[in-house]
Amino acid sequence: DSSDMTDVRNFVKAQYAKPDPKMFGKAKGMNIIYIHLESFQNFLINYKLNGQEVTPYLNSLTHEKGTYYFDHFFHQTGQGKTSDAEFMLENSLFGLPQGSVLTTKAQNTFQSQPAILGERGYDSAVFHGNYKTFWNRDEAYKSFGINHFFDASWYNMNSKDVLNYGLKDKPFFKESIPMFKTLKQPFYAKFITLSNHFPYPISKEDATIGPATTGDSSVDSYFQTARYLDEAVKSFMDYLKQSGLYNHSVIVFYGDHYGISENHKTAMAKIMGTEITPVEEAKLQEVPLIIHVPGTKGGIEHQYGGEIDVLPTVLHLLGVDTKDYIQFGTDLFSKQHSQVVPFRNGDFVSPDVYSLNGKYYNPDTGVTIPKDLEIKNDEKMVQERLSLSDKVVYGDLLRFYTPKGFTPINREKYNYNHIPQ
Ligand code: GP9
Ligand code: MN
Repeated sequence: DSSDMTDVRNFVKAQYAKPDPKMFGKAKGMNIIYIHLESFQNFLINYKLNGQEVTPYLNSLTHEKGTYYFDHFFHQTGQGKTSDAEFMLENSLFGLPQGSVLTTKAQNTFQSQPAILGERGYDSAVFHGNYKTFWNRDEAYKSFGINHFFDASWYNMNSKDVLNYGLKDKPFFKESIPMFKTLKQPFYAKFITLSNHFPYPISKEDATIGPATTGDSSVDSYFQTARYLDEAVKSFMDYLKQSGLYNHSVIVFYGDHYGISENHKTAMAKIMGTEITPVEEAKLQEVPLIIHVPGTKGGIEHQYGGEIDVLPTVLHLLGVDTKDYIQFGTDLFSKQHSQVVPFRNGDFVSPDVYSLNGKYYNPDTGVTIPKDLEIKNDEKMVQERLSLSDKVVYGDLLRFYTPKGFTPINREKYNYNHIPQ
C-alpha cells in the first residue's frame, strides 16, 4: 500500500548519488538515441577471431573522441530478457524475479524516460523490425509515454530481408531513416536490433567473417551475426554523421543480455582460452555500454555498473535533475555511485567481491573468501534494493506518488495502430 511507498522513498533518497558537476547538463537540449545491441556480450569488444577483429566498428567507437566506454558494465536481466533490459533503461526499476514486467504489469503507472523528456519538449519513438505485440510492447510503451512505435508493419518484410525474429538489421536501419526523419527535435529514439539473436542464423551472403570452430554451432556463428550487427550499426552511424545529427545527439549503445548461455561452457572455454569458472561466468555477463556525448573528451570508464544505472546517468547528461524520481540505479559518473551490481537472482558483483550462489570470490584471483562485515552489508543492500523495486512493480506503487513537476502518463493518449500501405 502507500506506506510501502514511504519505505521506497526513504531508501531511494538515501542511496541517491548527486551528479558530477562536470558532466551534468553537458548534453542539455540534445537528442538522445539508444542503439540496442541484441545479445551482445562485452567479450566481443576487441576480441580477435583468427587474427581478425569481430566488431571493428564498435571497437573503434570505444576510443573515439567524445565516447565513454564502460568496460565493467553488467546486464541485470532475468526471464524477461530483452524486455527486462528495456524496462530497466526506461525506468531504472528492476525487472521481476519471474516473468516479464512488460507482459504482466504493462498497465502500471510509470515515470519513464520518454515521458520525463516529453515534458521538456522531446518527441519519442521506438524502431523495431518485429511486430508490436512481441513482449507486449504495444501495451507497455503506452505506459512509458512513447509517442511513436515503428514496428514491423512499417517495414518491408519481404522474405529475403527477414530472418529469425524479424527484419534483418541492415535493411532495418536503412528503412528506418525516412521515418526517423519525421521526428521533431529534440527527440528520444530507440533502435532495437535483432539479427544477433540465438541460434545466430546467417546467410552466406551476409557472413563477412568466418565462423569460430568450437563445434558448438550457435557459439560458432555468434561471431558472424555480431559482425553483421557491427556493420549495420556503422552504416547508421555514417548516416548520423552525414546528416549532422551526430553532433547534436547523445548516443547510447548497450548490450541487452548474454548471447551465449552457461550451457555452452565447453565451447566458451575454447573461445576465452580459460576454464569457465563461476567468476569467469559472471564476467561473461558484462555487456558493453558506450555513450557518445558531443563536445566531451570521452574515455574508458572502469567503474562497475549495470543496466539499472543508465537512466539517471543519461538524464543528468541531459541536465535533468533526478532527485525526486523513484529510480533504483545511480549516475555512473557520480562520485557517490555504488559499484555493487545486483543480478536479478540476488547474486552480485563489485570490484571487491563476487557473490555467486552463496559463495564469495575474490574477482582477481577467483579464490573463495570468507563473508566479512562489508560483504554482509553489500548483501543486505542488494536484497533491499531488489525487494523494494519489486514492491513498486507488484504493488503498482508509483500511482501513489508523483514527482515534482511530472504530469502522470495518460495511456489513452497513445496508440500504435497502423494500416500498412
Ligand atoms: C524480439 C526481440 C527478442 O522482438 O526483442 O527478444 P529476446 O528473445 O532477446 O528477449
Ligand atoms: Mn534480447
